[in-house]
Order: sequence, then structure tokens, then C-alpha cells
Amino acid sequence: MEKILVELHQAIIDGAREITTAKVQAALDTDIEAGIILNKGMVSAMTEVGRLFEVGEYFVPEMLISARAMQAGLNVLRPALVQAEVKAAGKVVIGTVKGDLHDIGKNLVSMMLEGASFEIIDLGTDVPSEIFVAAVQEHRPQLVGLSAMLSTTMPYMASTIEALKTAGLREQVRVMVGGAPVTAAYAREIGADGSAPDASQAVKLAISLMGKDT
Ligand code: B1M
Repeated sequence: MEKILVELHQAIIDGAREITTAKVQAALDTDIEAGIILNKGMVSAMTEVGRLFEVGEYFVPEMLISARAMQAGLNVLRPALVQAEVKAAGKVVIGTVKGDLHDIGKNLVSMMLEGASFEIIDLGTDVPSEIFVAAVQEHRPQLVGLSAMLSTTMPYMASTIEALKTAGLREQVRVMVGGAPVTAAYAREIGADGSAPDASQAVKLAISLMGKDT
């Protein structure tokens, strides 16, 4: 791996925000492709942070500091990521479900969707089902995106889909779900229209769902 990406990876693990942003900029300046910077330098670092947490070397504060460095790096990478390539006009209401504060993955999915010309209404994190319902009523999107990173918050994806049904809105939108613990089988079980393991697959899924009648 290129030295600059190794340094970027380490900066995120160390939670060194300024070094992270400088390395992302330096990688862009040396014409490394945004997708490579993202996956090799950045996403892999968060996977390592998760491993360090699992083995008890990192605790919540360290995870948080790394997450902040990651987010700062993503902000620098954002213009290169969102250069629209595929035209697919559509509106997406997206959020991380109730009880869940993880937003890096959801933000990345939003950025990549934006890059594919989707209009994004981002409801943030810890979003209760009634807020999703209200946003669908207000914004009339074609797609609703639900993100969850905890096994304990995944059930709120099901509750949100139920709430859309109760509000009579389920037939008007396609629902896509994602997040590390979310499987295709789980997505089917809760009545979602699809799931994606990462942001680029999420874009492909969103485009394919746009082609289907609601
Ligand atoms: Co948390 N955390 N965390 N954490 N955290 C995980 C998720 C965990 C796997 C760590 C571990 O044990 N190895 C574990 C969950 C275990 C489980 O339930 N299965 C965990 C835990 C336990 C917790 C706490 C409970 C810890 C505690 O308090 N004891 C706590 C819960 C807080 C809460 O939410 N209520 C907690 C807190 C935090 C921080 C706040 C410190 C911080 C989040 C900061 C933030 O997001 N702003 C944090 C972090 C950083 C992580 C890890 C290390 C990294 C997550 C991340 O950003 N990954 C994570 C370990 C890991 O993932 N290996 C961990 C990078 C990101 C690019 O990937 O989010 O997977 P990801 O998103 C991907 C795909 O999943 C997919 O595309 C994205 C981009 O490619 N995707 C979608 C995501 N959403 C999608 C939606 C779609 C489609 C695809 O359609 C709509």
C-alpha cells in the first residue's frame, strides 16, 4: 500500500484529526483515486478500531476520537466522492434508527448517493420511527434508507417499516437498510426492499429500486 495511505490509516487509528485531514489532502494531491483513499486508507482503519475495541485495547473514548478523525477526513474527501457520475434523480430520506448513534456509514452512504444525483434528506442519528414517518409525509421521497450498527437497534428498522405501514405510506416508498449487522436475510424478514453491505452497493441498490414501481 502507498506510504501516504499507511500514514492516513494510522492517523485515524490514533485519532489524529489534523494529520488525517492533511493526509487525505496529500493523497488527493498525488492523484490517488477517492475510492482507494476511502477504502484502503480510511474504512480499513475503522475496522481496526473496532477490532481494538473488541480485544479491550480501545474503549469508547478512543473509538469516538478515531470517529471524529474519520469524519474530518471524509469532509475533505467529500468533493471528490460526490462528483456526480450517474444521473438518477430521486429523493432519499435517510437516518440511523432509534437508539443508535453511529453515523459514519450512514454519512458515507448519503455522500455516495448525492454523488449519484440523489437528493438527500438526512435525519441524523437516533431517529424514532415517527420522525421517519413525518419526513416521508413532508418530503415525499421515493426511497427511505435506514442504518443500524448495533444488534440491539436493528429491531427499530422493523418498527420503522411497521410505522410506515400504519401511516399508510409503505406502498409509496422503497425501503433500503444497511449497517454492519444487517444481512440480506434480515432485510427480507422485516419486509425491507433491499439491503447493501457498503456505500457503493447502496448506490447500485438505490438506482435499481428507483427503477421499480412502488
Ligand atoms: Co460503536 N460499536 N458502539 N461506536 N463502533 C461498533 C458498531 C461495534 C461493532 C464495535 C465492536 O464491538 N467491534 C459494536 C457493535 C456490536 C453489535 O452490536 N453487533 C459497537 C458498540 C458495542 C458500541 C457501544 C454499545 C459501546 C459502548 O457504549 N459500550 C456504543 C453504542 C452507542 C449507541 O449507538 N447508542 C458505541 C459507540 C460508538 C462511538 C459513538 C464511540 C463511535 C461512533 C461515532 C460515530 O459514528 N459518529 C463508534 C464506532 C466508531 C464504532 C466502530 C469502531 C466503527 C463504525 C464505523 O464508523 N465504521 C464499530 C466497529 C466496526 O464497525 N468494525 C463499532 C466505518 C463505516 C464506514 O462503516 O458503519 O459499517 P459502517 O458503514 C458501512 C456499511 O455498514 C454500510 O455502508 C457503510 C459505508 O460503506 N451501511 C449501509 C451503513 N449504513 C447503511 C445504510 C444503507 C446501506 C448500507 O442503506 C440505507
